[in-house]
Amino acid sequence: MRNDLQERFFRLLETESKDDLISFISELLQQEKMKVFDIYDELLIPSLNEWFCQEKEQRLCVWREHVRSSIIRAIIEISYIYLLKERKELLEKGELVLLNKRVSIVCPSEEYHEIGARIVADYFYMNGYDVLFVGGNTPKNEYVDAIDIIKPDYIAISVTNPYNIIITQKTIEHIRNEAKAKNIKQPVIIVGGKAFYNKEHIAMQIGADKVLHSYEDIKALAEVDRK
Ligand code: B12
Repeated sequence: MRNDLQERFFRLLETESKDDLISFISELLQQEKMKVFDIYDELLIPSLNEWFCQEKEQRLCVWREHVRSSIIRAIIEISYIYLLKERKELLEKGELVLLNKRVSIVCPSEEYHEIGARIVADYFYMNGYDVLFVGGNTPKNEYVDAIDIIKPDYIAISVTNPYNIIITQKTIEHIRNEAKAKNIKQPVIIVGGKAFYNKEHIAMQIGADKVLHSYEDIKALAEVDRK
């Protein structure tokens, strides 16, 4: 059952009016009617994962998927300022302690589904990590060059399409080999995303150190890191 706010948001989304949607969400945030993660959980994530395209023509569905995801992406970016405020408040109240740990969030080459990864960047951020969101479709060579400079404690790889598991394996191998060759501390490699739902064993087979799925998993990791 959808609540009133969800009904209004989903109806607006059907119109594909970016201006109206941005105004709707901005108002919710400004008036503190919803927290950023509630907006993610109740509005944004279902609007993508539970959306069924009604168009008869497949190409129109793909088009609408692009439009919708670009609007959602814009909403995530405008929400960031509020997330920053929420984190500052938690730090001031002593309910959050910053961790001296850096996380880079990346999607492998050919993986264009990056909204999950972008949200995960915020999950790490709100748990006190120093976060660097790299984004979708990141070629393995480019990324490995950067670990030299960034020196992340964790590399979190988000994979949606199962076809991209092989390239993820190659990316992991490449990161490990390069870190070894350059004598850099091996980052802990985390994988997550739809490609690993109910396939945790595959994550281990391709060389990841951990497979995580949710905000709760990241919170639990932060609790261990805080000890
Ligand atoms: C939006 C979308 C797109 C957008 C992506 C835009 C963008 N900038 O990200 C666009 C239009 C580009 C796109 C393209 C394609 N898509 Co698409 N897309 C979707 C859609 C509708 C939503 C995905 C999404 O963003 N969900 C919201 C996020 C927040 O959820 P999430 O990714 O699961 O992430 C959460 C968790 O999994 C977790 N998580 C994710 N990563 C990680 C990592 C770590 C470390 C951790 C801890 C947690 C974690 O946290 C997130 C927040 O809770 C899905 C439908 C669906 N039901 O999944 C199809 C879907 C994923 N797409 C699909 C397909 C086939 C394609 C295309 C091949 C064809 C097409 N439709 O155009 C291309 C391929 C592009 C490519 N090469 O990657 C299929 C994949 C099928 C499969 N084999 O699994 C799906 C399932 C649609 C379907 N039912 O067929 N797509």
